[in-house]
Amino acid sequence: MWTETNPEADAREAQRIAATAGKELCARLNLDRADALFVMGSGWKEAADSLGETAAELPMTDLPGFVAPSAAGHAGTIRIVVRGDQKLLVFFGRTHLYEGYGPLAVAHGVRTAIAAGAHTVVLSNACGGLNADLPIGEPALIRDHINFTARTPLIGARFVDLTDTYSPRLREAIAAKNPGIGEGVYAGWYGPAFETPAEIEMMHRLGADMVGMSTVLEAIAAREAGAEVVGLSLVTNRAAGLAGKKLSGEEVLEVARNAIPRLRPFLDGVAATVLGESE
Ligand code: 8IG
Repeated sequence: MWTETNPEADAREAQRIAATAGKELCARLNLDRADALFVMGSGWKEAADSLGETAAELPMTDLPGFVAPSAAGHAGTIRIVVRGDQKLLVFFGRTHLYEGYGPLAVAHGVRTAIAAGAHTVVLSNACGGLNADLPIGEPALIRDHINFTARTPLIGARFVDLTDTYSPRLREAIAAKNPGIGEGVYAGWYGPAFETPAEIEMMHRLGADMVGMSTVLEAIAAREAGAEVVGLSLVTNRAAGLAGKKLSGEEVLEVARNAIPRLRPFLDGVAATVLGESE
């Protein structure tokens, strides 16, 4: 019966495990504190080398609370990259709602990185495009999101303000360096099935430009913790019903592969921006 469970205690326990994981991460990787987190979603992993020199690495599952990522293209490792006197945490892979571990597991990586000191969280993903102005194979900035998952990593009276979830300051700075870059509203979908054409039509009418199965809960957890958030979406396909053909995993992978040379300098520039490096 529901009165025998204590949801808010679960949430406190999740925060405690993230704090422990953050401490262990620093101890294991000889890190005093991290400055920013980069979560590399599908399509972005191969571009991550442009972020800088790898100082240390470990499997996520060495830390408390991490589940082995199951989605293809998600290696499940944590890397430290050194840039000048600042350090990036780079997560290769993430937990998705559709894996069934629940919203607290989805938010755990972000909470761990913030516990390790990260005050900026860069969330990257591959997505379907609903807005024809967003070119396939190009990165776009997330301006805002619509959470269609009906889930949240927050439990209890946590009335977090989500007005500027995706930092206007950092979006502006990134856009200034990347003239013409697309920007849009990301719809978060539980998955694992892609949308029906009717669902895509609904999302489009409601203001969504991109759709994917990650990012929104991580962004909410990051804002709760006071971190600045950047969302980067690689548009790899037209969403269901918009291209006159079925969604093809092959095609998505091919588009992502071809985007790597474009993503490399882009990511390096994003890192320079979020770390406030001088030109
Ligand atoms: I790549 O069209 C990629 N991820 N929900 N819909 C959803 N997720 C995606 C899509 C898509 N393409």
